[in-house]
Amino acid sequence: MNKYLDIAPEVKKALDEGKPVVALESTIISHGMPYPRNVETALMVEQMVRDNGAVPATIAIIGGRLKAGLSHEEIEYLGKTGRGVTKASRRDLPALIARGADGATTVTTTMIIAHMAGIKIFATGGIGGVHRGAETTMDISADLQELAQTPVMVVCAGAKSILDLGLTLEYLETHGVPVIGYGTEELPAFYTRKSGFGVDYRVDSEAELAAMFRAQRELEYKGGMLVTNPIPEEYAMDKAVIDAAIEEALRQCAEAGVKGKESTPFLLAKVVELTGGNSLESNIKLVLNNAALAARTACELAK
Ligand code: PSU
Ligand code: MN
Repeated sequence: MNKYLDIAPEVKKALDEGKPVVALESTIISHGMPYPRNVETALMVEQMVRDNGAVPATIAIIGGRLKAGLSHEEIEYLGKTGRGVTKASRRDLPALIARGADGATTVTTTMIIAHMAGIKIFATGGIGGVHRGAETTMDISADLQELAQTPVMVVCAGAKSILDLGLTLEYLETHGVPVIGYGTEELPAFYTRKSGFGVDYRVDSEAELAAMFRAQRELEYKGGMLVTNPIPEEYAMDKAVIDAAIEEALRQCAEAGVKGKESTPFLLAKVVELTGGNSLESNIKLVLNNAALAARTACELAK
């Protein structure tokens, strides 16, 4: 086991016994939602994983230790400290470890730590991707590169159209990352079920998701797989409302000159502000939906 890694006893026991485990990220807690809804959501998501037969392992860096499985106190701390916790991507782990610091893990670092721990599947809300205007800024989330090199199945609700979804799919294609639609032929756009872009494969059962992941492992590919799960119809947002909020958030981001790792958290917070909290409710529902699908798929994988 990696010397910097701590696996919580319950998670360790499940992994040793070949039982299903689902990893969960912590940037969504510290940087993706306001306190205290972030903490409430993180705990509900863990419960949803349990209700669907798997053990949750929320991942973060605490005091320079890579943690797979957090206590409720640790989740409360990450949520309350919010943006005061470093948003930790791949490049940040060496410094955080060396300094004994804390970090909230993005999709990238959650995949890295999940894989170190032996966890195969991870549920979140949305992934990072190719930003609009990336042809000049080169702002492409490290999440895409991680999907290309770390063998973890990531279950999400697609990506927000704060990103260029077409370029995001092109990037994933180049790097050989399969993009699967659960019960859909179309890439979901997080708050809405459709984006106008097709996925590579539509899959309608957890058993088939597990079979594809197993085949990918047996091919000895180094990368992972992206499963996109549309938000349940009843919680989806009106496309015109969310599109207007995203355009306005992008405008304010450019006007404020926000760049680099700050841009995604800035855009996420602005969208919530501009939609009067409606988008936060949708966000919570879709994360719960993804946690349930990931847990059911983890059960299939454990068979
Ligand atoms: N997109 C969301 N919600 C999130 C994130 C992205 O809809 O919480 C977070 C995830 O942790 C993701 C990270 O891995 O932002 C991507 O940040 P960046 O674009 O800076 O790579
Ligand atoms: Mn970026």
